[in-house]
Amino acid sequence: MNDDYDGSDLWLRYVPVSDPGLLRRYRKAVTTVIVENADRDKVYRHTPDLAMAPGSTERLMESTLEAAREELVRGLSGLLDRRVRVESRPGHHIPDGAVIVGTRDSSATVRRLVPAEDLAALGDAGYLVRSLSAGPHEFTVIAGGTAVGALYGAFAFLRLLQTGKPVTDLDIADRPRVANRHLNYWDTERLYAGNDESGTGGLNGENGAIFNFAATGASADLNLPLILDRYLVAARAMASVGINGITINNVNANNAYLTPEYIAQEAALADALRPYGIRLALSIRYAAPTDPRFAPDTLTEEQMAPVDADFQAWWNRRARQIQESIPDFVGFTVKANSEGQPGPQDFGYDHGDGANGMAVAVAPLGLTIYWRTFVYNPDVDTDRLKRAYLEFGPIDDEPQPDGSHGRFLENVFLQTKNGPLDFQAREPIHPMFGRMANTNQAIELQITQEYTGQSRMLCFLAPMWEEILKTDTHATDDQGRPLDHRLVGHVVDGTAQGHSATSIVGVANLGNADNLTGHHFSQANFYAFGRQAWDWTLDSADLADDWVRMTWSGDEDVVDAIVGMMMGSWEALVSYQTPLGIGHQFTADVHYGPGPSESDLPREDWNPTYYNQADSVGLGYDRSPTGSDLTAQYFPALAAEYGSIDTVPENLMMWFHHVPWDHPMRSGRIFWDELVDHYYSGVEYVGGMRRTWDSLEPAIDARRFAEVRAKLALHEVDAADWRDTCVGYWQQFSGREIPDQ
Ligand code: BDP
Repeated sequence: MNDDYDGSDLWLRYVPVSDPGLLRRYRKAVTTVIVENADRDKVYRHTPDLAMAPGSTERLMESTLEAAREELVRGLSGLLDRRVRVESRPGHHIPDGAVIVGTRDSSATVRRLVPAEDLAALGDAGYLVRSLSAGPHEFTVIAGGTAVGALYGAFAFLRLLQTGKPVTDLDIADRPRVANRHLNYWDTERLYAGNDESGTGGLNGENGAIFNFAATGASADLNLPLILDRYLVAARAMASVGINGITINNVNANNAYLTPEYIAQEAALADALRPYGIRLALSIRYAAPTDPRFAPDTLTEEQMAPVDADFQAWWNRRARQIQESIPDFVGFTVKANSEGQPGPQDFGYDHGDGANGMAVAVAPLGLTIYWRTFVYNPDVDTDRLKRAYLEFGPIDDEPQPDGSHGRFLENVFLQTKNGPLDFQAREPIHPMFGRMANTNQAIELQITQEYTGQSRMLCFLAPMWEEILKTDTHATDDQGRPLDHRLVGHVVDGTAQGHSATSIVGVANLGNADNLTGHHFSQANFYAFGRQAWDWTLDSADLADDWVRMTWSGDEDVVDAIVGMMMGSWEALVSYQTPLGIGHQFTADVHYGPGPSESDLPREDWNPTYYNQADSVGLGYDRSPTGSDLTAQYFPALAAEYGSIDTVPENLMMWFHHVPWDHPMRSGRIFWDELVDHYYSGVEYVGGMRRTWDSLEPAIDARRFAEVRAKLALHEVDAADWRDTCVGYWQQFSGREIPDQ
């Protein structure tokens, strides 16, 4: 055990397999890595002197197959605790224990062993892993339709060994359900993955962001275009779970990212990530064309109408400039008319015009616009949760001159948060899922734990995402007949309504902390997000199990204990923070501790009191037909379920109802007693996690053990603060005692 290990390899640590029987079997099954023509198809590189920072240990790759080969060599040598042989062609006979990686194009062996139609069925990113034999020799073929597919296959194969699964008699075929599996990095905003107290400040005088564009102090010499080890660790980790695109800067965008100096830095980053199949996108500020720093190429207010040829030409020019340095550039992510950001409405146009104006500008370049729907203009409705659909829904329904419906262009994605408020620990689904049949939609999930414990609380988010993606929208066709495939996941993967442009986006949690995520357990959220983005039907408990084996230990007792902690951690957090569907009870701005009494923030809909509506009758926001009628934005079956206090799921109750303190709950208890019980049991769960973790001390390396232990201690204190603050405040309205626990 390396007691100093800091967690910096994420789940790609590749420690020797500890079970002697398993190690023996793996060593027999895997002896040699064979990658033909790994050096032939070098990826594009823009930056002539692309280089790692001095003292780096990672190495820049020149091709995707080289990345696959190097990962297999690194991984297998580590897992098998001995060097594996590497060959660039199989020779006369394929050696026993060979692992052959490639595409039908790169490898004559793959061409001979894998029929074209088997790969054609797997699309661009899919792969297959097959055990084959010739005479007495047994070997494995990892084949992709593309080199990136082969790389994904290599990671999948490594995962088998990392999780103690058999590697013989394999016949695996896998492909992603969603085409664009992206991360959005928000620079340091809502990032808890630096190393200092708050989690936001970073090492070496850096600001905590993963990518250094303008680091000062001790890190001033380490800015891009230099490549740091952590960029490549992140790239390998992203590729290992199939992430294929990243927006690299905050949605509250700084125009600096569109300047030539930054574009040169972005191009270097794109160069370094390209072998891993990861493409770059940028967040932009809608009003960038008026920024004097682009002088003389600036626009006047009059030219800012999205339908204006000058506006479109400006964005086309800017995009072309980027594309010249980053030929596989994805496009722009846009936060417009949201939380003070400029947008088309400032110039008299709606979101459809704004998104389409930009989309028209970049369509000739093959680029995409990710237009975020996180808007809540108070003039639209008194209920914040209704506002986005009221703005976007009619544009999706709008009849078009050619007889079709929906104004958003083909190269626009609307990027919509999972719920109608803002990444709360539990929300109902956003009513737009299923309702926007004529528009490409991306779902946005938050990996960084803004509202789910930040860098202090252990909260495994995969069960939440599973709940969201497997929620039935009850979507119907235009005749009112229920769709065959109508879970949120089906809407996202396009099978619900026949969309081929599909996307899932996670707000990233990687920073420059030693372990990249701050809390060691936050690595699991990054891991699980990627796996779920690839295949939303996966079981979150299986993902936890995989991650624990890859990250902590393969010992069955340890695995069971840690998976057990993780699987209840999200529900526990919901219980002690915002149980039974109460939303947004956080102190202003920080979004960590409890602030249920806060009522004087600059916007009414930022106040916890706006959401809790506490009074002597009860608690919760009436959004049923007797209240704001948000429920009407859902499909009829769901509207009916949510709209009645008798049928609404209890864990969403206060999102939709003002629940009387003595309302009878399904348990037989009254609402007040049930509510208080949630707060207490949530905190108890945290105590249980702490005790379980303590019991694992002999099995876990010292540094990581101690760091997690310290976090769990804080976690328990802070969870109790939530319980006591909230229950104490509600008591002022309910006038009731705390029932015996
Ligand atoms: C909120 C965050 C804020 C983001 C905003 C967004 O507090 O930092 O800018 O979401 O998604 O949750 O635009």
